[in-house]
Amino acid sequence: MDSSGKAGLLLAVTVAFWAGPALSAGMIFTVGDNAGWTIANGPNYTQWASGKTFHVGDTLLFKYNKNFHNVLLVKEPDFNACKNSSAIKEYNTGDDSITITSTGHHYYICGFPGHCQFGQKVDVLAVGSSAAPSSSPTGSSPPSPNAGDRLVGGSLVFLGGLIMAASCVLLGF
Ligand SMILES: *[C@@H]1O[C@H](CO)[C@@H](O)[C@H](O)[C@H]1NC(C)=O
Ligand SMILES: *[C@@H]1O[C@H](CO)[C@@H](O)[C@H](O)[C@H]1NC(C)=O
Ligand SMILES: [Cu+2]
Repeated sequence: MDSSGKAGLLLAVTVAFWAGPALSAGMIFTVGDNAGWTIANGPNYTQWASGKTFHVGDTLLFKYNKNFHNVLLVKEPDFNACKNSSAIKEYNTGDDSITITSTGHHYYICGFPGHCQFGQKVDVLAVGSSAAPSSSPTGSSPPSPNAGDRLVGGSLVFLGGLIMAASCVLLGF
């Protein structure tokens, strides 16, 4: 490999490393996992959501046959009553990618007759962004619950340095 090839490879490794964590800042959740958004085999979406932590910036992926299902963002009373006539928003592509933009509850139901009653409904409770807070990290505020995330970020940066150093050695720089 000539030196411009090496430089290119090093650049690619570097870009991949630094861009990776940025791109993975938001998690992608496929609602219902492999079962998707359906009533077949009656996935329990309460169970699916429990034990997961949803953050602002994460994405919900609703996958379903659009001939038989849709996705309605509704208010809490409509969620509880399975009422489909006053949705805040309707999605019906069969492959809806919904990014969570606010904290709190996000109530989704299927609007097709009987489906919500059958359990095709999910309450996604989102907490704050998983990214480091935008406020100055050098501020005097006490450690936030996000301190752990930042610690992880720090060790990733350290790991990045190691990987770059190793790449230089391997590529003969
Ligand atoms: C779904 O799961 C939740 C939480 O695990 C449980 O409380 C509920 O009874 C389940 N619903 C059905 C219909 O099995
Ligand atoms: C609501 O349910 C009715 C039938 O009960 C159906 O005709 C209508 O298409 C549904 N609306 C939505 C938005 O899913
Ligand atoms: Cu449905």
